[in-house]
Amino acid sequence: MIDPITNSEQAIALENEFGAFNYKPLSVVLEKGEGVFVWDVEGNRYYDFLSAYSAVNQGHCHPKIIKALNDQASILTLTSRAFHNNVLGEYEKYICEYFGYDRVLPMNSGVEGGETAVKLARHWGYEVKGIPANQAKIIFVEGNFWGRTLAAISSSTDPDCTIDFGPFMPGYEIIRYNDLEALEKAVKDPNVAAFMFEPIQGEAGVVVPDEGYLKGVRRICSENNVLMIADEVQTGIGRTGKILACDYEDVKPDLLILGKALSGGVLPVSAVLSSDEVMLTLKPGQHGSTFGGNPLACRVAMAALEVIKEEELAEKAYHLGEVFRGRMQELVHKYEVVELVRGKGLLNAIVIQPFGDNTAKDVCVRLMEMGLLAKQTHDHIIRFAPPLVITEAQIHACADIIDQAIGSML
Ligand code: IF1
Repeated sequence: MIDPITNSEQAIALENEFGAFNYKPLSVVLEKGEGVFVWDVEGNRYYDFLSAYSAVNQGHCHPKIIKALNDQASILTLTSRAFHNNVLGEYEKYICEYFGYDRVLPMNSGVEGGETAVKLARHWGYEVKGIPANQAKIIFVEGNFWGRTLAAISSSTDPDCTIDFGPFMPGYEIIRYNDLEALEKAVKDPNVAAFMFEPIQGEAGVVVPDEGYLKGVRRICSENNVLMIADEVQTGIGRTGKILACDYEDVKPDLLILGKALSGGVLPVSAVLSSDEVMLTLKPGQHGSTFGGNPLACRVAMAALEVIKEEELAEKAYHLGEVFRGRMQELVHKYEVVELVRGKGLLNAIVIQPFGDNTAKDVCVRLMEMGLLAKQTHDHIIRFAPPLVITEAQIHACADIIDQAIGSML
């Protein structure tokens, strides 16, 4: 056992000596989380405005979710799918009825959810649509992000995700996001099995498509026998002010990918939900995962989903998102450097024009010094995504911090 960490510098030094540098985190070392707050090793408290990229929608260490974890952890954590367990069926029924689908395939990380959806779509393409063997195509959009595996980065248009990681997965086509004409054209290829996209693009900088885009995607996919796959790993589970971002246009995707807040940030849980027609093309032995559908994850996920409904967190996100964007809009008028605010529910971002040699990253450092943790995406965008349990008073307190932070840098 090593000596306990007593200060931030010590923790960072250990990471620098023994860890890979696949991230460049802000210089803050967190050791405790509760609700909207996190505390660093020195005891400083911060508002968490990233929510672990929307994985802790229910707030850090939500008591109900932690209880579900602790209760199950001391009974049975993992059986593998070589055997049944007494929780999986209950969870499968619960989540299918919660989102209105016939069946679910349980996985762990969000990207495994995406991989599963792509495999299901290809399998359906061959077995149901009749696409010739190994000719199936999946359409993705510019600016997409669905994870770091080779299948995921093969669809990326971000050089940081792709350079020096090739060769890439074949059978992908990339079209412009928020462009129905481009989709209409691409699906004319009879070998297209599916169109996979985020209803709001997270990593691209909280890019909200035009009103009617979701309905248009649904219509075009239905008319051309192409599966509509919605990646709601980041936008789902209440984040955008609805249970799913697709709910804004009453659109039901053929495949729904969930992750992150599906576990309330307690452990990796993801899922793909779909119809019998799609799901039953898979036969035993054709897909799986050691931890997928483990009883611990199932109990945690049921508790995490119950919290969203019991505490009406989607409705709260809808209202508090309007309050937050209203306050950010005031900053757009107050500061020339704040170009715009955009988002839905509590998935929002401001676009900052670099001022002097300050970028969005510098604003995030200043925000950290003032007790609010946020992360820039690209050089000029700051995503603001607090846990959905935040109160209206806390939204105003944080808007004041953002105002003062930017004001202090001009
Ligand atoms: C990182 C980004 C966010 C996702 C969507 C699938 C996944 C993600 C829409 C994969 C994951 C995470 C990954 C994390 C940072 C974060 C992220 F900046 F990378 F792009 F949120 F925007 N679909 N997003 O956002 O889920 O396999 O990670 O569980 O890789 O740095 P995962």
